[in-house]
Amino acid sequence: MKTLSDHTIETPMGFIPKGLSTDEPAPVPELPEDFEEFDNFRDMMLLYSCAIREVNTKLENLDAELEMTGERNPIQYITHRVKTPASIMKKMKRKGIPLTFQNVWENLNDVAGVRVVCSYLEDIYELADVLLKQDDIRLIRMNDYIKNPKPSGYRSLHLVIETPVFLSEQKHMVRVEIQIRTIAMDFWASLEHQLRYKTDIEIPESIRRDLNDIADDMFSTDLKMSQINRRIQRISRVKHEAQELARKAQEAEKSGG
Ligand code: 0O2
Repeated sequence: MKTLSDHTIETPMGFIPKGLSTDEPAPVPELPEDFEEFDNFRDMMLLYSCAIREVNTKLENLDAELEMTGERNPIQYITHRVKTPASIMKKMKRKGIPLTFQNVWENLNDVAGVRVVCSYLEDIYELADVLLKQDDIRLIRMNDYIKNPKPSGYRSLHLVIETPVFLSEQKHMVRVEIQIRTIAMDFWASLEHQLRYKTDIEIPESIRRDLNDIADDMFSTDLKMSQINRRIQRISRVKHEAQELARKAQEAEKSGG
């Protein structure tokens, strides 16, 4: 039987292979020891790592349940990362907010990031729906970049949620950004991200247009794959119903009914 931990994926953007998530805590990023708020930052990063583990467990449990009841896994793989200090500093600078641990805690939604890659479009919404029904999850913000793609062509469902983390002394509500997308959307986003960050040139308009067209093509492929999946499910349902009817007819015949 397939388990989620079978999927160990090396991904760009510092995301950690999902397989690590069940066995090891997400590593707490390094910070310079002479940093004034070092202890506060280290504690905060620990909370983010713990929150990632909580969310991973929830997703893995839902996937296992949906596999049992629906005979399929909506999740192909999960990756996660804690934002690096360098990336936190860059984002705070971009937002024009002074770098203190309190400001990071209050203003950044994506220090803890979990990316869920689903098989089909409908899996994205089904998974988000069941996850958000859990009574310890608080939805802070949802951005549906599938219904409203970014100008680049980027598509994904983004949820910013808060989940409780219980430490020895206290319970903390910790924010996690969950990006849910299909394999096709992930393929596009990963390569586009690499292309943008691996170069120091401004991407020309013609290439942007090409990338946007590819994103549209990927989306129409997603729609077609969803249709095929639904057709196969329908055929399989009809076959099972026919088998069930035949079995009942045989039983009735045996009992002389
Ligand atoms: P990384 O390396 O993925 O962490 P916010 O401060 O959260 O309110 P923000 O960050 O603009 O505002 O939120 P948004 O746009 O909802 O989500 C940003 C994240 O979505 C990015 O994180 C990417 O992971 C992803 N993303 C958004 N647009 C694009 C895009 O055009 N291409 C790709 N490949 N990814 C995109 P970071 O922090 O930029 O980077």
